[in-house]
Amino acid sequence: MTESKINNLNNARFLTVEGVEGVGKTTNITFISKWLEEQGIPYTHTREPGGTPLAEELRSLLLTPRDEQVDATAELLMMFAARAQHIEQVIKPALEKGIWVLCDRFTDATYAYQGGGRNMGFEKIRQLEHFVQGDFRPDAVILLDLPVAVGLARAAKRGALDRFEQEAEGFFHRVRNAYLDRAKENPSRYWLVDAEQPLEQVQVQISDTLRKILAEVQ
Ligand code: Z5A
Repeated sequence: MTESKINNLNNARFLTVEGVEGVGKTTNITFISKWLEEQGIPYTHTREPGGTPLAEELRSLLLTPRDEQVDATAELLMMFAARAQHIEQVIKPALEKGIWVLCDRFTDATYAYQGGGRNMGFEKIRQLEHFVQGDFRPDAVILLDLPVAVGLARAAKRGALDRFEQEAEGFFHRVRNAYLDRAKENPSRYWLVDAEQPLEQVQVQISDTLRKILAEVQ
């Protein structure tokens, strides 16, 4: 059995939610969780970097602002170290039991933030993705998209900034462009949502998307 087919056991799906800073992931993951509950779908909600005690420690190391310059390769490897632990300890075991996995960011964030934002390019990420994941990928990526300035303005209201949030605006433009390019390259797996709209309308788009994803399973 190839690894990607593990997702299809018991029809459980691996859904990820992605987007730039302040796009409304947290807000809408709460909405998606409620939607799954209403459908009677067993699910677990997790996040990256993080999702296990070890991976959460790596998250804290990655997000904490520090005086020492963090080397981009070190950052990239820590993202994948956390991911390897998360996949084996949480994501695959849940899918194997028929439990849907709803994940706040996954490898698309690495393409966007390290590949695009940090200008590392995509080849090394592809190699690491293959090394860590084989052909295991999310079944569906819900990409919340809005203009960078709008997202940064929303995020600015939240207080203290983490190490990524302290980046200049140009960084987030590269992140957004990398996400949009990936969505264009693989339209069957990405579900683009216009997150600039008022929350109610964003959530109408998300419900439509979830209904389509569910219809593919039934
Ligand atoms: N990272 C990486 O570099 N490489 C990787 O491989 C991975 C991650 C996996 C993790 O942060 C950081 O790690 C992330 C990328 C990096 N860094 N950044 N930046 P995270 O994902 O945990 O944190 P975040 O990106 O800052 O997301 P967040 O804190 O969860 O924010 P959000 O989900 O985008 O937004 P929100 O909190 O739901 O909403 C923000 C505000 O906007 C809030 O007041 C809402 O009420 C409001 N909002 C939401 N929707 C609307 C609408 N439609 N209208 C008006 N206002 C709205």
